[in-house]
Amino acid sequence: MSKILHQLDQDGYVVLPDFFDRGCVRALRLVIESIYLQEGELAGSDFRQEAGCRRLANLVNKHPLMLPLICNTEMLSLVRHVLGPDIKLSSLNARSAEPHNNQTQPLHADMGAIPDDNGPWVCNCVWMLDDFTEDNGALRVVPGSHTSLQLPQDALEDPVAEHPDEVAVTGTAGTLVVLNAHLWHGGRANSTRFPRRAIHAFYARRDKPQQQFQERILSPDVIARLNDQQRHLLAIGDAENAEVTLANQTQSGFLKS
Ligand SMILES: O=C(O)CCC(=O)C(=O)O
Repeated sequence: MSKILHQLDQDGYVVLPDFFDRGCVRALRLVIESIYLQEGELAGSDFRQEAGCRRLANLVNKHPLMLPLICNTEMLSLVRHVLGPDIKLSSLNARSAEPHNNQTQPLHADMGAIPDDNGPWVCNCVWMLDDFTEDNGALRVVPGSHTSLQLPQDALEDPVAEHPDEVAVTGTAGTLVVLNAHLWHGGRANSTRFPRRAIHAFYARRDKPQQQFQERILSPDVIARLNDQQRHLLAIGDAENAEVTLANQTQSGFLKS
């Protein structure tokens, strides 16, 4: 464990192979594909759509399998290592880098966030639903950039271009990547014939805004079924969260202009 935490501190991310099993990979793929099918052209429009990708947003609302995923205790202990003890879910989305998409996502920090006096405040967990390879749109990261206190769009001439220090985060389906989301990162272009799918469980420090205001986007039925722990993690009925989130409604970093 100490090696994992050290890597998270030092590099800003850690890769955990075989974090979830083949059965879980298959079940999550089926769920995601059935939601893509159901939503068709509108998929992702409840948060945002992205050229060359299929996206889904608000997944807690869309399938019961998502609740155990966001509450996974091993993952949450790593998120707490990054953010401190008081955390909440910021958003739960899916992203599929489509075959031959030719689209490199700009390097960005999620929500255009820079650590404040209390340290990091965003942490993202990428659940690999397909193998991530060098050429199918793997996540790319610039190790150590989470401590730069700069955003790529300010520090780099071209955030889309390959960074000299960037590393492709590869792994087999079932791998979890936890990243301090101040780390400069983005999806690479997919030049293969197959989609590269992932779920992003994105967390925020308790005092900061949610990327998507869960209390407003979850249906009353879903909210009614939550237990106390789940309500807390989603910040349901949390007046401070409502205030800070509504005051700071913002888009994810790489789309901010
Ligand atoms: O799916 C990926 O590889 C990364 C996506 C990402 O960083 C984002 O959409 O903000």
